[in-house]
Amino acid sequence: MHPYIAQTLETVEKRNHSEPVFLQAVREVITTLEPILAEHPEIEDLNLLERMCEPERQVIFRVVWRGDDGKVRSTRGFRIEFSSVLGPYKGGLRFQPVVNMGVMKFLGFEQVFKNSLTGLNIGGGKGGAEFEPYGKSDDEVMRFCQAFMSELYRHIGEQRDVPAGDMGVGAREIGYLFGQYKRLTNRYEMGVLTGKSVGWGGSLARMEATGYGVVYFTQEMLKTRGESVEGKRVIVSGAGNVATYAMKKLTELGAKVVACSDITGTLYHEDGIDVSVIKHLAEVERKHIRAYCDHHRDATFRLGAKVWNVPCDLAFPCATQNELDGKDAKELIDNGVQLICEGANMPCTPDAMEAFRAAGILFGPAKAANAGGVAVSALEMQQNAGLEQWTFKQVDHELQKIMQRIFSQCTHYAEKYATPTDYAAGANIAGFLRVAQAMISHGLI
Ligand code: 2IT
Repeated sequence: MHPYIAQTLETVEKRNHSEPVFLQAVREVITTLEPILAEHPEIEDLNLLERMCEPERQVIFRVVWRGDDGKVRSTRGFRIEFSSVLGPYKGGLRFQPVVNMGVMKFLGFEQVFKNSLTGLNIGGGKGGAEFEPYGKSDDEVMRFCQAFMSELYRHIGEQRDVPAGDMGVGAREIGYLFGQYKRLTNRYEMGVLTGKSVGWGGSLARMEATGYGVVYFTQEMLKTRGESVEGKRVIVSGAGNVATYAMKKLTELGAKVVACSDITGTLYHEDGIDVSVIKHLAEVERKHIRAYCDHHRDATFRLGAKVWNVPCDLAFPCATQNELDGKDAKELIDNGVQLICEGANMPCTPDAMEAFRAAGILFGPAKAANAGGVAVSALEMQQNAGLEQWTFKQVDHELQKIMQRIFSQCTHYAEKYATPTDYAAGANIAGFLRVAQAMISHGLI
């Protein structure tokens, strides 16, 4: 390992020893940057690696709210303002009980490079709270969002920091957050949040964007082998926003999605998953996917099981970090998988990624493949700034162009510095170089 990389890793590990997922994300990126160091001595001269591993600002705050049972709760909230070198901090809010500083920082770090890859003017950030939305009443969710925004509002702004949704935060939560922001600031600052509902400033196709983008990226990878998604047998993990719209687009394009999952287990439907039922369960009934079997009697549900042992051609991890490990990778490879495309952030463990690389399997890395969501968030900001509302077709067309551009960046840098299909290395190098060049222009800040 190059001494500068080793030394940076050592410093970052010492500083953040209690944050294993953050360290995993850092290691994954900076160990692929070795081939560019010789050509760009300024990276070491200006200590860009270490600077990029340290967030510009990290906010931890207390969120006090009352549950329907009358009890007062104190929840921890976060906003990591990782990098503003390419634009306002941009990234989602995650409401989930397992959220902590390390998770926030890993997501913020990934977001910097992902946002850079989109080619748009957005910096990187992430936030959230250790809040369990499942099982909460609508009123409780509203009170929590209002309490959360009572602190967050002082840190954000359409030219400062623009949050959006992530796990546990959808259009409903964005609505409550926006209402409270407006009340506190007495400003209708449309571009302060993205992922808004379409009736009051949201962009058409934002909801679909991450999942659709994952599929557009997949199409580009398959094209290099003269193939398409049509007729392919597919498994998807997760049943949230990313998984749902990935399944919808894949089905539209003639693939057969036979399995998906959530935290309770795996759903298997040989005829092809009926995406409208999954959507209804998530958005209307707010139930786990097990209830799908009430709608389709020939589907089966396996409690607690992972999805990865279902034989398939294409696999899409769209649930959460480290959900697919080395053992799962081996099972997928033994079952003849051709392609993995990451919809979630960092869903594959390092040994899973290594196994796919060694087996020559097409691999779409998250920070490239799932960048469609944040890219359309940036298009939402653009529409808000221009007081415009683009059609679904327009946004979808822009999204396709962005995903194709990201893919060609990944290919270009993979070919130049790694191996031609190492899109993970290509994505890291492409994302890194744009951030690095802007940092150099801005001087020592
Ligand atoms: O992980 C992600 O890219 C997101 N949660 C979307 C962030 C955004 O600002 O739309």
